[in-house]
Amino acid sequence: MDKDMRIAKAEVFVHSPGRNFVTLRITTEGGLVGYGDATVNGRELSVASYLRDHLAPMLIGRDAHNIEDTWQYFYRGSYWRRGPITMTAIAAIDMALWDIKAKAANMPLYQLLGGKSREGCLAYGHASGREISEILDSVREHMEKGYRAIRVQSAIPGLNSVYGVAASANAAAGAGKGKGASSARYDYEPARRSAVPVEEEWDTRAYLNYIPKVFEAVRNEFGPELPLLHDAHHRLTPIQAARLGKSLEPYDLFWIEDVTPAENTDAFRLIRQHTTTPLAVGEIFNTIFDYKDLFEEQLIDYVRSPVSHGGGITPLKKIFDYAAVYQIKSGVHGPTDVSPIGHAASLHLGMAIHNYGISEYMQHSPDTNDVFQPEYTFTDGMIRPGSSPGLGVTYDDKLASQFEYEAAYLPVNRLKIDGTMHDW
Ligand code: KDG
Ligand code: MG
Repeated sequence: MDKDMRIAKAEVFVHSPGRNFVTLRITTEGGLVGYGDATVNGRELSVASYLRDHLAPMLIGRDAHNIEDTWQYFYRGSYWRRGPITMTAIAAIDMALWDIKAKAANMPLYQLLGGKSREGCLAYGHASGREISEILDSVREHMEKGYRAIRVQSAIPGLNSVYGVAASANAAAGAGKGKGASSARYDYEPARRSAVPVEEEWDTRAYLNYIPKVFEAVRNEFGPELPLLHDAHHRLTPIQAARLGKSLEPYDLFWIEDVTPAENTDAFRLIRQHTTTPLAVGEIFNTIFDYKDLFEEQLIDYVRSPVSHGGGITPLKKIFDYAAVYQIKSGVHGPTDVSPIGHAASLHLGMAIHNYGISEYMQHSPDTNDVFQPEYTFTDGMIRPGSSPGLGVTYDDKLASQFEYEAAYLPVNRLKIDGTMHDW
């Protein structure tokens, strides 16, 4: 083993610059430093403990070059396989080791993954609004910011708040305002800073009746060319999802996402029989086995796993290659709860694979960017990596330590009619 590549330190940071993030920093004896994103929204401390208390001690003395072996050691060796906490912890190690390897090679990471397959990675932003005029303004604002593909979410008449809809029109653009400005900063942020989750209400019938009207208005205003996406956040049964897909066909969506909880593959067989609207799934998947049947039966069109929740660069590259056999493309999750390290890792992989589709790109707050200093840029609707070796992201732990972790949770969802807990 090259002594300089021996892992000397693995440190875990949990701070809240703009929102909560869990960050892993691995340092080799030769002084190379690699970063990994270990953030699981609303369960941050569990991943931090898994890494700090269990995996970090096993990393010391390992050869940082042996990425595949290290991944298999933690995946196969743990006995307790899979699951979001385990796989995010392993993903953070994997990302950090790829960062180190690319720095040792003096190359931006995409070069080690096969080099560039494209000039940049097409990204979509989130437009939303409480009424149709606000949605149209929000789409326009996103186009002015350069987005060339736009996800559209809408409040539903009769429901007091709906997840994914900005509480004020200017919040939809995504930028935060700085330390302490938590309400202004967070009204578009998926997690709210509270000790227990906020409860929202849901009415599927009202949703299914209203959403086609929203897309009709958006198409009438912006014409047929703009790629439009929509996220149903797992709220529908299979037959309701089939109806949604069918009713949106006239508006030619790029995809509908998470139309039904995906643990039951049979649901997608049913949906597929009824609609040609493309389907995206997987932001809560964490291994290739979650995708296997959906790929082999060609039941979905886009893979949503980001590097941080999909187990790392090593397994996600395999998932994308497997997807390519069925002409299924990448469409990775890129919300603000994926840190700039996670975004950069997904970006480098997206630059290299052939079957790239699109990425979600929610922009981080200035506080987040000050701490992570990402080198990637967003221009002309595309995210583009920089040219420095590795992932092109760093972590200012001194600055980060000024932003203490604060409990924050995604909202939960109950049926309006009788308060029954409902699916995400
Ligand atoms: O942490 C979960 C959120 O990032 C997620 O709910 C957002 O569905 C989402 C999306 O597509 O960005
Ligand atoms: Mg989603």
